[in-house]
Amino acid sequence: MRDAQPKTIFLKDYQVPDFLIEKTDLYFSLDEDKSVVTATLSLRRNPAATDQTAALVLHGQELVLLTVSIDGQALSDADYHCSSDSLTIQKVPDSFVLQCMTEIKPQENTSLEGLYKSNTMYCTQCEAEGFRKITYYLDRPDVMSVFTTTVEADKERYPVLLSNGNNVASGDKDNGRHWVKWDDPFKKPAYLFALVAGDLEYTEDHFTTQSGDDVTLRIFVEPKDLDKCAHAMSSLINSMRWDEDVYGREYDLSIFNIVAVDDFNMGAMENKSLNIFNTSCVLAKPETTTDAGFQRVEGVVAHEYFHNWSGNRVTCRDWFQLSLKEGFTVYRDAEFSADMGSRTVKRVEDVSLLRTVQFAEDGGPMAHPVRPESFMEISNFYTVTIYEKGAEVVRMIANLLGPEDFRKGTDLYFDRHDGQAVTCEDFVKAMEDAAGIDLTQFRRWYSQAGTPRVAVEGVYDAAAQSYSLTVEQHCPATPGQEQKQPFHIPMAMALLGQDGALPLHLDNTANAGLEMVVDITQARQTFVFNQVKEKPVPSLLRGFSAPVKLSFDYSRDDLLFLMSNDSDGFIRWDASQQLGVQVLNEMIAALQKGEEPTVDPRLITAYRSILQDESLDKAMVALMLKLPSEAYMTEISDDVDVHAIYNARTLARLTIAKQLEQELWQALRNNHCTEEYQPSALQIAQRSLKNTALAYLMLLDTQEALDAAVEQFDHANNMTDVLAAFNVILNSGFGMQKQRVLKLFYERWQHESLVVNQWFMAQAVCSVPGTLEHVKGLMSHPAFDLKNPNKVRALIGAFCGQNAVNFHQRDGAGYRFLADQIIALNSLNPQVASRLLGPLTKWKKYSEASRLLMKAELERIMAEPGLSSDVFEVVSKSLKA
Ligand code: B3K
Ligand code: ZN
Repeated sequence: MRDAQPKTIFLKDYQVPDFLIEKTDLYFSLDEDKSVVTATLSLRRNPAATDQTAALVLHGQELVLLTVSIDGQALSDADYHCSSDSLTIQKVPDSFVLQCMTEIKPQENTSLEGLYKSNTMYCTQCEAEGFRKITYYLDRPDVMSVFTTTVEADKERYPVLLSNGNNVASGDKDNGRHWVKWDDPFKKPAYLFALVAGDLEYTEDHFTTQSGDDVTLRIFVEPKDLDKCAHAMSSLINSMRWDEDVYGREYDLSIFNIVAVDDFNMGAMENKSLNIFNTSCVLAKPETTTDAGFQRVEGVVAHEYFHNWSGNRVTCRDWFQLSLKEGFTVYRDAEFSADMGSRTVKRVEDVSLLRTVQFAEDGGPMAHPVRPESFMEISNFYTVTIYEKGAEVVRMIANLLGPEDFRKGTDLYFDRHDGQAVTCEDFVKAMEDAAGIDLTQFRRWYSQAGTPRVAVEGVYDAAAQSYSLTVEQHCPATPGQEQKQPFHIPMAMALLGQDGALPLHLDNTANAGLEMVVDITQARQTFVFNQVKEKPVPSLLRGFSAPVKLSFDYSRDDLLFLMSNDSDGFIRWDASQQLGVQVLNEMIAALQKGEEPTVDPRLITAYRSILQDESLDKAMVALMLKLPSEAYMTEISDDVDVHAIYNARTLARLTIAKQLEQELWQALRNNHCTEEYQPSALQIAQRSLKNTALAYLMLLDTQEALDAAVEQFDHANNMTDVLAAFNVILNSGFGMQKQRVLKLFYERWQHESLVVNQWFMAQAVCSVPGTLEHVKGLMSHPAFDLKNPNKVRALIGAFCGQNAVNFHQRDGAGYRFLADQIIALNSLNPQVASRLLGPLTKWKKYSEASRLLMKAELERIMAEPGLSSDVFEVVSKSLKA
């Protein structure tokens, strides 16, 4: 909770720390009523600091200071000053040992930041600024220290005591307590500190590094979850091998631990050698976990592992540089997942997320550059812009350099900055130095917020056999950035003729092959291709080579042509989306005029040929058969009419189902998999296509479709199929079956918390009317817990973020409900409260009636006393922008 209006912190005010901490020795005595932390810090003045007489100011929050001494001499009250967020000691020597003993109450910590309890175990989350809730410290990433940590607790309740690095000593005390000492030889900032104490069991495996060193790998879980660790373990081993093969990066300690906890604010955390994971990102088995769940585990395990180099060995100088580690690591994990599964599908999924959620962020009140210039609460900046757009920026660099130079660049970056806390600028500089290129203009991707619009026009001159592409870019204003300079936008492209791609002769140059990257660097530019023998259909932004909104006036026939002829899977999918957008927009306009909407028959024909195209990857078929999502339609529209989007889309889906019923039945029957479950690309593709077909068929309300869904619900051997059937039955008009599956599903899975989350979520996203009241009712269900972020996300987050038609019900009750929950969560868990605000912050996009109701709820939150800095920042910026 804040004392006063939160302060804004600016990147331009960055100063090196006045003190450095060479060594950090921690002793934790964990007890049920209180825990005592003794921190012994070897400090010295930073020779690089401007003020060599500065007072020592340590961060600290919600701590009770018991004793403080310098070089063994206890300080008197007059020697220091404690405020709600700091400990100041005016006079200190140039080099000294500071010892602080503080008391904390982890069992009362519901913010899940610092040291807290999840069920019966103690665990920590220190990034970004949670360490200051454990002890007084220089809690900033450019203060790196070696840590030794001793954890002492009751032996029976907490047989497992873990921290970073190597276990170097342990022993029993005579009062039923025991202790373990850990030593982490690598210097690290406090945000990478971790501690776990609990009654846990583990699965173990081993990895031998390229240098021949043995690494013990352990995953610690509650005993009942031991059977759900195999996938995370194999994902970890694959990640370790991949990072050696692709980046030449080896693991650097002989132990790597993962611990799964139920109560966690996000997915996982890369603490040095002791990763702490949300159970949802580590546990997986076919009966309880969907394909998407398996893929998430693989991706998150890899992400956290890759941080060992991109984040831990080379860390961030300050939190404005967060994307240095996050953008780069997301790029690394995306490439890893692409290598493990289907590259095109992974790309399509990532671009979909970017285009809906990140583009929406760029267009909203919280828009910020990949390297923000200011913030009030850093927790609010773990965003899709920092992560996903940051990854796109690294991807563009990788593509600009090409694989060999990019590898030289990453080698140089890791070698040059190993053990340092650095900036995004250091990353770009390493790339420039390694590849000998100039990225001056490219750097604007780090400093300018907003999604650039790129409008392209093509003119074919048959007589001259030339084709010219005129490109105009501009980027809309974002809060605090009215004017933008042109970006350097690498646009991968090809020109397609009737019989395939045409050779590219840009400006009369030699044949550059069938695909090339043109560098868009000016506000307006024309690229002329010569020797173009026929009027081509341009294939633009292949592979989504830059995070921009590109427009080209394609006819529907052009889009159909791209859908079936482009060699780039991303473009084929994108063309299907653009066609879907055109068709839906036409229907929305008809609905708004009170006319009868119709579905362009060309869409149906296209879908039919996709369904019949044996050469296409089945996962791609499933993706291409999905109309643009409601979220995407919302993102690309102004004055959004949620109900018109929903109605148009529902009607289009029903028409597709009616007209392609035979083909859909075939897809359903042909993709029934009888083999043992594997989360392999092939099987995932089959299930995805089959379940897409099932969802369409259920719209027809036939007994035959219901039978197929019920059969699948009752007999499938994996959660993907069970849940797909469960979802379609819930969204159907078959009331009796609905009640039956709701009851059966809960009874069967009530002891699997993660499956219960799926049960909550399926109900929360159900599009039938009355869902809001149903969701309110579920909040009193015994399995619901407002203190558990997974439950909050599954029920409240999913309802407000993924059930547009019900969240935006016309009387504003959905908005009121969300505001009530945010007010309740504000004091319990500010980070979760602030994240939940997302749907309300976009109020300006909606048609007037909704807009005013949404704004009124933001104002109601704003008027609450005791708003956390997290919630205050988002609400105040949303109302201001
Ligand atoms: N680095 C953590 C995120 C920490 C979020 C703190 N509010 C997980 C990750 O990106 O790997
Ligand atoms: Zn990360």
